[in-house]
Amino acid sequence: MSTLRFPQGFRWGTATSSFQIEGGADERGDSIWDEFCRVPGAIADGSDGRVAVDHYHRYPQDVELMASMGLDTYRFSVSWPRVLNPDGSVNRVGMGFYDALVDTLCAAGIRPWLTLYHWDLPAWLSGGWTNRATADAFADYAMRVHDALGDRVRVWTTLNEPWCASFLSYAGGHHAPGHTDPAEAYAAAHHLLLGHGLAVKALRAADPEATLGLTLNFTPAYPADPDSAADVDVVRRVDGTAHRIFTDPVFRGEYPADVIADAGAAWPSGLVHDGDLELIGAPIDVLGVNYYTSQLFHAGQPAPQPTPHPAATDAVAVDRPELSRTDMGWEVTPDAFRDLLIGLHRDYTGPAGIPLAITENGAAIDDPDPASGPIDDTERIDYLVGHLSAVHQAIEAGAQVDTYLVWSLIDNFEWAFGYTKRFGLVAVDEALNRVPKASARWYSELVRTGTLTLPERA
Ligand code: IFM
Repeated sequence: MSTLRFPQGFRWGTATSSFQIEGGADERGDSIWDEFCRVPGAIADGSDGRVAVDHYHRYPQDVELMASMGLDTYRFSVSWPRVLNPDGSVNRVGMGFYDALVDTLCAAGIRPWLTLYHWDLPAWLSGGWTNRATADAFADYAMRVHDALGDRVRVWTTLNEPWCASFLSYAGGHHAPGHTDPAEAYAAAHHLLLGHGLAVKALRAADPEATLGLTLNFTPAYPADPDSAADVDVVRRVDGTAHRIFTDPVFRGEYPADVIADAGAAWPSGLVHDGDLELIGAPIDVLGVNYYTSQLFHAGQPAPQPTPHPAATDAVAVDRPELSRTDMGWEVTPDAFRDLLIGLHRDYTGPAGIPLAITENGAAIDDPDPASGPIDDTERIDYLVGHLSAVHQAIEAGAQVDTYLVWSLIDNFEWAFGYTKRFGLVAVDEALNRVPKASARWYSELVRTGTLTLPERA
């Protein structure tokens, strides 16, 4: 049997986000996701995040679960409309929840990794991320949270997946606020990055020793026909708005010229002010990588509908029937993960001397109902084995990767899919009891030994 040993000191954990697990909605303000859930047809099963999996009331049990699995790190996000009131003052009860959560994590020996923004923007911020003022409000919010928790939380992620919060939300219409205007998407992307830059500046000044970063989601795009100039070009344009519009300003202090040229009239005039790129490009300490799948595209004529790739309206996704898929319909492509990590280290983080952290990776599997007996989610375990093996290969090839966090600790609200998709190591039954799956036991053993056992090849 072959095994792969991860480096000494490699850190293991799980990730979640506030809106997806907390519930406790009567005890916080509305976010844009509360509003979006009320739009008929926006959420596949018509559900919402008002109760979710009730982590707001059951967090001691969830922390205890993680401790029993031997996890070292827990990445969670703070709900902005829980901790701040519309007038900008701190909601003491809301902040108290995170204060208690962080204390409980620390007492259990689990490192708290805090994400400031995982999409639940306060509904009262006029214009959302299309409004430049939201970036300033974000930096103020970051400091309020730091004032309360900075003595114990040492790792801070500003944004989770700004592509989703801009292009998927303001151009594709799939996520809150459900708009379909490319110009709004470019504005949102820049203001999210500006908010990141302003928050890093403020946090750095207040707490020079803190570890600061942001998390980007990567779905590597490949041409269906590498010899077709049209396919190669459509992939360049998908990659431009999915990835380089974020990596280049953060690590190189500039927007790629081709991305601005491809945006054409959709790039709002006067969007970028003097000094913005210096703020956005200020050094960070870690890049969070979220990875689930890769995609093949050819240049063609897709059915006309709003797209989250506004500069690539000719992009047609091409299926690879030979690959297995998760319950999201996403193709399982661990080799692309390895290549991504090697490429990010070579082109962005290595030259900056900073590590990569896998802040999300995992699989939605159509698990049986927990009421029907123990959940033997071997498909999820297989997915994780394949992707951890890819991480190991990337490390062997020289990529600096020091953390791996499974998405997700527990089944939860999967955005526009509601509760129809299950990513958790732990299931939740009708009564909201927690039921660990086989993958939770498997992961616990991996964390204990730091050694991945590979299946025998046939
Ligand atoms: O559930 C989401 C998470 O909120 C952000 N990253 C992708 C996950 C799976 O879709």
